Amino acid sequence: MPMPMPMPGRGFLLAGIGVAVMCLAAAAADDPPEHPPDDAPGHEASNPQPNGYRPVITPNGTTLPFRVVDGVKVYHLIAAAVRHEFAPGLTGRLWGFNGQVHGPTIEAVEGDRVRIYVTNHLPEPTSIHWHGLHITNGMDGVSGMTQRAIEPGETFRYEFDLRQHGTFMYHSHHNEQVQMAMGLMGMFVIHPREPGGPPPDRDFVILLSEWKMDPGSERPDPFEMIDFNVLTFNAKVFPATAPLVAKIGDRVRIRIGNLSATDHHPIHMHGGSFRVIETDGGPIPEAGQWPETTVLVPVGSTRTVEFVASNPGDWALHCHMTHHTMNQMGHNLPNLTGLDPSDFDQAVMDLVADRLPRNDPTAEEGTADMGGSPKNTIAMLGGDGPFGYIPMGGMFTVIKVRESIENYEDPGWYEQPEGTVAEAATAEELERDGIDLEAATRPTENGGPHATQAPPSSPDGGHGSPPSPSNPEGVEREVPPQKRGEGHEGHGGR
Ligand SMILES: [Cu+2]
Repeated sequence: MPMPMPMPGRGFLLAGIGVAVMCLAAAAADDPPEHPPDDAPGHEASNPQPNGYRPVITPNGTTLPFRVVDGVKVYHLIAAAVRHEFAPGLTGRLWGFNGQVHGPTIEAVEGDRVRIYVTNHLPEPTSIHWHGLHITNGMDGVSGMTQRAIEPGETFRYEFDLRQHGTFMYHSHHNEQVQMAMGLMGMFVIHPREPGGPPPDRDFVILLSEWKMDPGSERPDPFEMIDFNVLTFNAKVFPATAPLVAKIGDRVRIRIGNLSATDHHPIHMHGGSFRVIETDGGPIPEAGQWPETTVLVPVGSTRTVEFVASNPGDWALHCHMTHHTMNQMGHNLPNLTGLDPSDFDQAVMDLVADRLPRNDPTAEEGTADMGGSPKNTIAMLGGDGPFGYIPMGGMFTVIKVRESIENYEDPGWYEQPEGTVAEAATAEELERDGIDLEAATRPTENGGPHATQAPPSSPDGGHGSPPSPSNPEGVEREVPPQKRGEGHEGHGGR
């Protein structure tokens, strides 16, 4: 049975902060709180600001409420089965904390004493490890070694002092390969007691994980070792990942943890660079922070990056492993890349349809298209964007940097200033710059390279033939490889 929580009067706790009272009310319930709707506003305002810290934001997630009892911050995690939507069209029967996957972010301050109750409503024993924390050995959560496992129905008490600050994690440490594959993990952020400077304006938390969800199934396969097909930011795949919104001039921090089973994830940011300022081992001295556009987040570690938002727009933030920005990749399919399927596709569809993720993420049944693909399976790629379909999924989200916004609600897609968007070149532009589309597919005399751009010194190099559509049939054309040192501008002809 769950241990009853102490129920002191609420008035003395963080009095006067309306948000805090709401949180405490939620924490007081014995039942796990309802998983807030994904688009619910105000996730970021879910914790009070004791000691002056600026609360972190967990996109698509929440922060765990707490109460203060005799100077100790008291939290309650409840491990239980959760039905979780990775994105519309793909739902998993998972395990989580407090009704959500992943568990809520725990947030505290260096020097705090914390007491974390863990109630097990799973069908098997569990335990929780506090990843990266310098704590008493018996609180470390390794079942069988530093404690006995928490049996179903039991509530354990973990209690320790926070002797450090930074970005850490928590996760099951019992039957890990199953319980972590099922989702039992979360982030643990500790703010400095004496900050060296002002807090960042925007402080985001992203937990990376990976799942094997066979098309048509609702259960992750915990026995998968290498071949994961649902790769998530805070347990969501694009286009269900919430954007990270910032104003020009904001100092933005992103704390990234990786509790994937086997994959390290190089997280790449478009439109700028950042500095890596800390790991779960501690802060990196300023002299050791070098600029990056991609940070590799190894399994079982955290990396925190910071940058000043200076470039307005919608900037992708994604894993750079190309298969990690796809959903249920269909990678067991026959390889049809480059095939002209016009006379062929129906026959092939009949053969492979039941192995193909369907393309319509809103369809309830899998029979509406693709000739019978399984239900509870989403398209392997993408979502709608302002210029059409965005062919990304999985570990992909958007940093939205804006000049003037009233708040940090999703501002919608960036309105590109006129004349600043890449688009089809005009015939005049091609002619002006000597781009010869015909030459791009014509072998040169020595059989090898060819220039697509005439040298500026030979005006007759671009001989003015009208540009033709490069590929009207959508069929691949072989282009001879460009030899090193002989190309002009290296456009390569495609
Ligand atoms: Cu990745």
